[in-house]
Amino acid sequence: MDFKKFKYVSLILGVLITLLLAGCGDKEEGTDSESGSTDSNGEVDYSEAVDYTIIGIEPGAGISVTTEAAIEEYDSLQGWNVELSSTGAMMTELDNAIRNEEPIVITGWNPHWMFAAHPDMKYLDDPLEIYGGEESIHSMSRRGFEEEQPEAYKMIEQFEWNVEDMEEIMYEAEETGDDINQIAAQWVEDNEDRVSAWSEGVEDVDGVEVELVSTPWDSERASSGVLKAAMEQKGFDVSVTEVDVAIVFESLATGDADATLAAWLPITHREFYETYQDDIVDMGPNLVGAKIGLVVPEYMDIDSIEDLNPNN
Ligand code: PBE
Repeated sequence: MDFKKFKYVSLILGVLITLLLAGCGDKEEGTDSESGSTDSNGEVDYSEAVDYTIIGIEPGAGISVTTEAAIEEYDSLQGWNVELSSTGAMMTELDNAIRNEEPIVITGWNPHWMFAAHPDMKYLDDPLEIYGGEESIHSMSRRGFEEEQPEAYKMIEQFEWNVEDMEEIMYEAEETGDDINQIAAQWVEDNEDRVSAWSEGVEDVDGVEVELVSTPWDSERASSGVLKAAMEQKGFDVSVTEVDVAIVFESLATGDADATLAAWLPITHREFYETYQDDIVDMGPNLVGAKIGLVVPEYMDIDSIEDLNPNN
């Protein structure tokens, strides 16, 4: 074979090999990230398809801590990890996955608008009850707050509402993009009958300051927003400071803040609460029927955390 011909043939071969490899690469990627490879029964391996990764939210959230515990406890989650970034980033990944009908496992909860945006989702069964059953959102105060500010304490203690109320405000904020505090204040105007029950027997005050601490999620922006507006009608001067969950509990224990409406129990914030419970007053639930867990789109043909596969 002369040199020219050899060069020509190897060029063609090179191109062919490159095309072949690129083709394989594509195919493999398609199988992994879009539909998952299939196991010996011909079923889709969702665990491999999602790269053994749960899409989570902020590292400081209770549900992030709980998900680390789930990964420890479930055999089916051995070798998995949870991608922690932000609620917004998780919602974007969820939107993309659902648009393309790709598998995804997220940390989900109610009250939130994620189920209004994507009604075709389900909580995975949790036989080990790592995420618990029903959660309640509690109000809590620093020690001595009741004695020092009985009117404020009473109003916070009497504050209670339900999942539908909270979600109504959350949806509106999400849909309109308007400031959730303004929507909450409007809700207080529109629901005088509800609000009057919270201030029953509470004397009007003149500028008594109340420092609420809260967490950076819309659920708690909604509750703090409505109670702030309702308390200001009675003459209180209410500030709301958003901090990490751990700091909510710590600042109540040290007395740096007066109260919070943001404590999810018995599971979500258990670790934080247990650390500080001797120095904090639990004022009881302001909302019942909340929930946390692992959530997947309906088109994924699994029902339980135990239907996932470890990364061996
Ligand atoms: N959440 C919403 C929070 C509490 C409110 C469930 C994302 C969490 O700490 O996990």
